[in-house]
Amino acid sequence: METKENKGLSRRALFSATAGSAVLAGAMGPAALGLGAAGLATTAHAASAGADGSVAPGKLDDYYGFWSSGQSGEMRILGIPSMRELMRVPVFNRCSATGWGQTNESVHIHQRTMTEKTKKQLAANGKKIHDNGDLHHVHMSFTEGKYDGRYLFMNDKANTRVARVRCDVMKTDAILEIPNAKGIHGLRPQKWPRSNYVFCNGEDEAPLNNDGSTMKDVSTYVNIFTAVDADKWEVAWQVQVSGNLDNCDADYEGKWAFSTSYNSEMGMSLEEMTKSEMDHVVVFNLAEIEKAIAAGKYEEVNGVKVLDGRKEAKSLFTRYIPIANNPHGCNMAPDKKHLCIGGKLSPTVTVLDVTKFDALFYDNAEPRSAVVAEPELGLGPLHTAFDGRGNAYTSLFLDSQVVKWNIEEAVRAYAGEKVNPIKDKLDVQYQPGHLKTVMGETLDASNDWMVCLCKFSKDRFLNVGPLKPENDQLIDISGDKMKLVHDGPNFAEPHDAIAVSPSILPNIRSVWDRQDRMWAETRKQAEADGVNIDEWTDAVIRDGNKVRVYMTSVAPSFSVSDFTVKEGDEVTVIVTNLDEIDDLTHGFTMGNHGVAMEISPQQTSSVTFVAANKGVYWYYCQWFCHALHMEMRGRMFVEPADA
Ligand code: K7E
Ligand code: CUA
Ligand code: CA
Repeated sequence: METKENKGLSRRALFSATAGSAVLAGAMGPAALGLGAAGLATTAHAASAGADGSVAPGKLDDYYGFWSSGQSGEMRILGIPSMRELMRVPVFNRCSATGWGQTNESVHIHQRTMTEKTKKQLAANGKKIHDNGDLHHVHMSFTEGKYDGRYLFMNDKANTRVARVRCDVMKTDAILEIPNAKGIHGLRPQKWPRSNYVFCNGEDEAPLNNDGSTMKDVSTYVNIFTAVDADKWEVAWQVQVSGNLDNCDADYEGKWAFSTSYNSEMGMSLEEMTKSEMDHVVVFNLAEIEKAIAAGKYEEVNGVKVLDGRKEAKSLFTRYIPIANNPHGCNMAPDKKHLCIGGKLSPTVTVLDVTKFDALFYDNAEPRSAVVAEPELGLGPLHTAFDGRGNAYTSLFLDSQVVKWNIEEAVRAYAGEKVNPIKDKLDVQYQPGHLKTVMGETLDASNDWMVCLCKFSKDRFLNVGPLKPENDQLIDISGDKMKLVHDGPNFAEPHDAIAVSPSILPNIRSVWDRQDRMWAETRKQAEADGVNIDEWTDAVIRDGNKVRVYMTSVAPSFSVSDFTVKEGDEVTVIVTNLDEIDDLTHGFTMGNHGVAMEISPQQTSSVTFVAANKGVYWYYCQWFCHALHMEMRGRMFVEPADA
């Protein structure tokens, strides 16, 4: 058997023989080398990394890591195994660099699906959008159980939203505020036959018609499971459930979705929420739900089709499987059969055999008959990741450990055989939440690296004050024993991540398509204003007290070096970057107006602000673009209103 070291060497030799340059090597990825995604499962570490996970200067990482950022509200892209941060993609947050959350293009994406209630609330607060988020879970779209490189999906627990990021440009292209539900937490795309749906868990309980009439009557509270149409980015349907919803996942046959619930008690206090001995996992029967929706057997609530899947409704939409109190993680294994539920308060992971779910619905089988293993792993089991060898890796929050165990052996042990499924335990620093193996939530699960996202870092880094970074740790899982190889400080607060082979993402652009739909509305306005949108001719259009200024950028200058407006005008500046070279991003910052935006090659961006005070204001390019970048600036003259 080849060792990891000589595998790395021979691969490097192959790269230098075929590709000849580091740039090509990384861009090609394992697929181009004929390894294919399936090949990943049988190899140790791929391509350019050293045994300690280091990647030499100028070398590319072997995998993309797509990271959540929790309360920062953005998505982050890291390289694995180097753990270098490559990019931040603003999603629910306001980004000072790119203008996300301020540019018209981004605000429009936010506003498109906003409920009337939210519009009213924002208007009352003098705001256009919510510009914070709590982004826990990032997952890629699937085709037949494998990543397909089209989209990334993510949740905002804070403002009950979900978002979609286009993988070709790595920008948010759709945000959806979900009606009826409260606090979207768990989020997973359908795996089979493709991600037609994105499943979203509503964590918090509230009256279905939350109009203030029954606020304190907890018996009127409901919880809502939502299926979002991943293509149209609208709610396909919702199911009302008993108990709340925490994490979710879907199977590899396209039959089920499932969610953990830690509050089957429907309690409002900690004491009430932990009172029962058992909570449950809800299993959603997609075929029965779709049948009822097609037959019109739903109630329409706030424009959304809602089915009743509560226990007492005795429908074929749901089944409730009792699980030891307050479970958390919900992870479907790539063996297509086993669903692993993290016990959290219980030291166990409950393994459900999804091929036994039909019997729960159609043969009246006892719900716990789907339980095929319940290994005792340690204290505080939260989330589980998988490799390509039938092993599972569970984070133990209270023990600050990761435990490696074998699923089949756990099943045999549960059946009475004398076998210990626990293979290894590794100390991590500290208190791990999610952990992620390369492609581990797909049929391409590999045996390469695992990232463990720890919630505390304490003494692991130089002290930076009372607020400490989190610690994302890189673990080598290629051998029998897990090996910790890297500490990765990260800002608040990654919950979940995925690791994806570059072979899945061959179509990432470096230059925008000038006609991209991201600024379709801006183009429409420009056409109406008589601007030639193929060349983006300069124009200053007055429309009442609204002024629209069209200009282009070519390093190192804006095509408009000054323009004049009147005090109190609502000014919209539309900039199209005519540069076509990779990495030639310009910016537009209007001095003393809180306005800045990104304009990457061939991109059009626009921003609207009020010129409230008379005077001279400089605008400038804030993205280094040329030796004369400092000179890339111009003036806005704000004349008196009556001039
Ligand atoms: Cu465990 Cu929101 Cu997935 Cu955090 S959740 S850890
Ligand atoms: Cu353009 Cu700096
Ligand atoms: Ca509970």
